[in-house]
Amino acid sequence: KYQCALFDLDGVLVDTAKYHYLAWKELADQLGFDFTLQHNERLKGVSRMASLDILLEIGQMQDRFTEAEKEKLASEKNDRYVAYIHKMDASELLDGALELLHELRQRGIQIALGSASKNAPLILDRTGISSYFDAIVDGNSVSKAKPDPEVFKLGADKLNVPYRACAVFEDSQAGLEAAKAAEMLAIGIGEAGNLTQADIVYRNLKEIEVDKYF
Ligand code: G16
Ligand code: MG
Repeated sequence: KYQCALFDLDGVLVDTAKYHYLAWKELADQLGFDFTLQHNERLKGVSRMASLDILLEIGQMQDRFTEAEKEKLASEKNDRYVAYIHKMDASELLDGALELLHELRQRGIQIALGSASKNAPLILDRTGISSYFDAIVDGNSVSKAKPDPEVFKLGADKLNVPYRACAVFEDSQAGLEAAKAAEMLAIGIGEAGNLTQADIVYRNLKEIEVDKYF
């Protein structure tokens, strides 16, 4: 059985992808090109600056800006995103998220966050789930992006739990790869067809068989 649960944030506990999309789309509009929901799939789980590079590639503008200008564009996008995040509340937690966190806490399972987002603490705060986390590893503390296992290894290290005793909940292929690279159990959340790296896939957190793993 597993002693620790590591959660990705966007796409597992909350659906912030829609706000990332709106904020990136406003930037694309401003730059004069189309940014679709399908394009947005490519940004899931990807860091802010890497997301900007993908966006500019979609607009065929990748060579148009200096590093300083790119920092400015990313920061404009983030200001818009943060404005959306500020309006979030507990109603935006995904199906089964609160119940699972509560159940794990009851059982004395350690809980950590492993997210690429620098805004993770704000999102946990707005949705009222900060107190469930014994450790938080986010975009402010990692240098290597998923599929590198750093984000999950750091979480386990902070909790003093061996990697093999950790179960990871992830909605992205890169995140599942990161979990496998850390020798952790990789639980996919979403469509099985898209999550081939997972050890097992559930449609949402409501369907997790807690007794089986913890
Ligand atoms: C999230 C999102 C990504 C986003 C990244 C960085 O990762 O899935 O789309 O680009 O965080 O976010 P920020 O600009 O807030 O630092 P995760 O790992 O929680 O799925
Ligand atoms: Mg995610």
